[in-house]
Amino acid sequence: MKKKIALIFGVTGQDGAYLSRFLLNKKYIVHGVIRRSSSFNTSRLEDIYEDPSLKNRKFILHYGDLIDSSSVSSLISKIMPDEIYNLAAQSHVAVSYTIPEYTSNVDGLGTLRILDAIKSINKKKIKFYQAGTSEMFGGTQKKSQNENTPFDPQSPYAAGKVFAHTITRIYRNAYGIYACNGILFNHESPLRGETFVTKKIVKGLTKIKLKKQKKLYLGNLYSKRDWGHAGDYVEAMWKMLNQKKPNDFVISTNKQYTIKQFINIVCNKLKIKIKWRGKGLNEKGFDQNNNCIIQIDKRYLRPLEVHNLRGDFSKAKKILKWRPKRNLNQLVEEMIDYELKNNGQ
Ligand code: NAP
Ligand code: G4F
Repeated sequence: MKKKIALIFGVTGQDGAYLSRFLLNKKYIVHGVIRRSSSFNTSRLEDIYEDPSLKNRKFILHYGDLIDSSSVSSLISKIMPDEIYNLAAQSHVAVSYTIPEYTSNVDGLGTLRILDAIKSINKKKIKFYQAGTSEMFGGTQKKSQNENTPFDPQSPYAAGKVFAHTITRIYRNAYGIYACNGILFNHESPLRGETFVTKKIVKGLTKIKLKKQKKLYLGNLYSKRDWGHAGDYVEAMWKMLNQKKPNDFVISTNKQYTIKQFINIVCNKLKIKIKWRGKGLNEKGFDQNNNCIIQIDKRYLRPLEVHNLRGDFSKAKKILKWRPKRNLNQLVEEMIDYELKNNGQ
């Protein structure tokens, strides 16, 4: 049987690394788009990287950029994939306030560039996955959110993603493209970017445990997040593209924790006896020797915060037969083990 071909925008990111491995295991030929960088940016792909001189490669990387429409359309027409996964984004919410125009261009218009290329060369019925986000629910008052919860974006990042979600739905309805929006809640792993809060906390506290760092500076400790494992979530992306009909799905765990609860879980596993004192900006975490190990730094507070995210994944459970396989404890243990093996480097 002819092997399926996938094209991943954002292959060098956390999800790109997990999805590539997942699809290679399913015997796909995987093409990935990387950006030109002054230093190597393929560290998450080291064990699946194949030298360009090899014949019959299963994993092939190409230069391209979502803000360069000619690179997007020429890659799609050259590769003619069965499935396109758009995971590429300026994905940091706080950074999106600093570079709002760039973020909107990549995260919003970038999606349109792919859809438009599919529309004009869609002889082969290319299927499309859009990496949507729970951040789109932003300021919602609903205790838990599903596919019918109205969006209320609170950042340039979320606004760009709402545009991408909407244009994906419009291209599906107007042109019959098999296009799906995943609305994924936070998902983490040892490969998570170092400036996202879970990785920052696990890495920082491991270094503190190993006496390689004294203190960790954080922002808001009271926002609530629904954290799953990236490895479980990429399977849901693939399932969405392998149904009879395209559809949009929330992918989540339906459990939520505050940042402070996450810190307490990590401390417990690292056998750090954390004690909290003070309030507001003066709240601090101390270890058993009374050393201050966590302190608030105003620089990490956002102009607008998303306070409450918890996803109801009933639709994915019913239609995709998907559910998360790993819980938060397993996720944290895996992340800590990885940091300990790398000796907090
Ligand atoms: P990530 O680690 O930040 O990876 C983002 C990827 O996009 C990287 O490969 C990055 O390349 C690439 N990229 C950035 N700008 C680009 C551009 N202009 N052209 C082409 N590629 C570009 O993000 P992630 O955590 O894997 O998330 C994957 C996607 O899911 C993102 O769209 C994110 O917004 C969305 N999402 C993530 C979560 C989550 O909790 N992880 C939840 C919901 C939705 P470089 O390596 O060169 O920077
Ligand atoms: O880890 P975060 O930066 O993730 P955030 O903002 O929820 O966004 C992530 O998940 C989204 C899905 O909902 C994705 F779409 C998005 O691409 C990204 O992957 O922050 C989580 C929470 C926030 O409330 C933030 O204010 O942690 C709080 N926080 C507290 N101190 C901090 C810090 N966040 C970061 N990054 N750094 C801190 O020092």
